[in-house]
Amino acid sequence: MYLKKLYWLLCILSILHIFVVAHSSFADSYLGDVSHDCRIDLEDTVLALQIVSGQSTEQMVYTDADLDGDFKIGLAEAIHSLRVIAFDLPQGLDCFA
Ligand SMILES: [Ca+2]
Repeated sequence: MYLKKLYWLLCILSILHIFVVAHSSFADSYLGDVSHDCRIDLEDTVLALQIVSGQSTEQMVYTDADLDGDFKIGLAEAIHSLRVIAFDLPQGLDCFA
């Protein structure tokens, strides 16, 4: 009986761990970093503005950089990168490139 409870407890903890790791690495790591180079800079601004204006981009653009929750890269990400650059704000990225 004790082993059965321990087994289920470990299963639940494993599922919670997977959820927390997946959530943190997907949702929080690259917010605002459209190019996924682990920094928010003018390149991210240009990429976001290219998308807004309907132009194709020469490099890959990552939608997990979405800041406003619309699952798109657009003006919110362009403005954010400009604010980070202009006011020398913390990048707030959690990636290891
Ligand atoms: Ca970037």
